[in-house]
Amino acid sequence: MPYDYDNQNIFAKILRGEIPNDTVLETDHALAFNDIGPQAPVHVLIIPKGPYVCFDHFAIEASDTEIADFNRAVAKVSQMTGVAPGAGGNGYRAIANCDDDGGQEVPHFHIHIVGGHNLGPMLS
Ligand code: D5M
Repeated sequence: MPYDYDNQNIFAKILRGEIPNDTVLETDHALAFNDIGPQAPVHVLIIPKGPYVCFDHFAIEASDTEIADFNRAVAKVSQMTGVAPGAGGNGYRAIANCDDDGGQEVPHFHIHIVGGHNLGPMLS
């Protein structure tokens, strides 16, 4: 199945510097910024800099270097925001929505790190 990346999506515009963002972390292959409509005290989005539509696209087609850098960026955000157990926090949820049934709004792969209070059961 072909992945059809729309380079006019809002995260592509953020990566090109066409619209502002509240950056939390930038690495060689990833950018993390605060979600514009936070659902919890901590709500950060981490995106790869490459043009990947969703998780499976990224995991299958990105290089090992991009994947390692992205995973580390997600972990660093969880620590920097204080929600990671390794940073003394009480935990967090990492969410990747994919396509229509997954409720994905922005078609550029991203992980949500959500935490800062008890989130309860996932499917409720
Ligand atoms: O989630 C897409 C998320 O992207 C949603 O939580 C809002 C957020 N969003 C949309 N535009 C912006 C800007 N400009 N800055 C920061 N956050 C933004 P999804 O998983 O695709 O449903």
